Amino acid sequence: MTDLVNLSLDQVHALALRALTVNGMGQDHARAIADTITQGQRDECHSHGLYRVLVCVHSLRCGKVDPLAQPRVSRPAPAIVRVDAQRGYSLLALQTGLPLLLEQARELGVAALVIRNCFHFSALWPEVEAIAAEGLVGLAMTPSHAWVAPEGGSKGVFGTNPLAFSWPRQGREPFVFDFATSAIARGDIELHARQGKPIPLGWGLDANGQPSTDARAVLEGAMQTFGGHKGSALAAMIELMAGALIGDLTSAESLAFDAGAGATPCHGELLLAFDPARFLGSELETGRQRAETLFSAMTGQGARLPSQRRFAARQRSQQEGVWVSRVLLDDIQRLINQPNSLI
Ligand code: NDP
Ligand code: PYC
Repeated sequence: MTDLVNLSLDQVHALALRALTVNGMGQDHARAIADTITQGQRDECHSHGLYRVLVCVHSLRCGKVDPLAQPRVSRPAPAIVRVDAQRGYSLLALQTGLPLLLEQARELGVAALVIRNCFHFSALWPEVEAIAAEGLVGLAMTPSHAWVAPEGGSKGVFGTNPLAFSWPRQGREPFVFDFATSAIARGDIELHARQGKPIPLGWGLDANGQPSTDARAVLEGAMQTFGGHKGSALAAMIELMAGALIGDLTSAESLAFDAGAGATPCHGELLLAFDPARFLGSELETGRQRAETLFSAMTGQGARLPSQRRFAARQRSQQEGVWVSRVLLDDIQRLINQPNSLI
């Protein structure tokens, strides 16, 4: 028996949708989550693909998430769209707020979408790609749980706090990056732990504050930031911008709210959209050309642009389907067969 199973993208979507709905997730939430999980699996972002079904179902079963929550929109200022997710998952709130963000960015040049009170598990690149698909520049950030030590420390203070950016390009895929401000997403360390694989030095410390290659020891200790003090400062910025500034929980507060349940982190998210046409007016084409010159200067010397690996994986998956670990599929199937059991 092989360790990997080939699935079409439709099969991935149907599996995620079924596992969520038989465990009580409302149809609208389940569809939004299954869409994002399928995109993650399609682009070979394994830490944020089908694996997340396990965490979402666990979060449902421990009673933290409202599976039927309906997002509520308010407008605290002309440039700010606020969506309260009402303790549901973030993605339905995002779907609700995104068109309003785009509309306001086109009207004012810059606008912010603030999502509050949401359970948040997803990669941010689908979100900034959706902004770029509308011709706008996107920036997104969110806290998580206080698993990451500040540079020079050994105890979790920051979340894995991803930062994502997109720049639209005419007739081709956008320039997009999306990275955790920790050395690696926690999901990747969890996948190493599930497979009993060691992790590289530099990803985390054990509970005694010592550098470790043992994934489980690091999950119990503290993760490290990427780029030392630089990632540490960016992680702090995200706590401030997508926590304190938007009136929602920091990663430490989110972890305290979780109270050991092991659910998806619950906090807020900040997305910004900038309209190049408003910034540049008649100089729009010059601005676009400057960007292309920059990208050529990178690729012209053999460097790859961020997201190129993902875009290549996307193309492959659309033609050939995706390969998923049999162990993961069995775990998901168990959630479907035994909807009331604990995981
Ligand atoms: P990676 O370190 O795998 O990748 C980070 C970025 O760097 C990607 O855009 C990647 O592009 C790019 N990149 C990687 N190698 C190169 C290279 N050699 N040259 C140029 N670009 C490169 O991601 P992380 O582990 O930091 O994060 C993974 C995901 O986890 C993210 O999508 C993030 O949003 C998500 N996440 C979500 C959290 C949440 O709370 N919701 C928390 C933490 C993480 P490519 O993909 O093409 O390789
Ligand atoms: O992989 O670090 C992570 C993560 C946290 C919340 C969602 N993903």
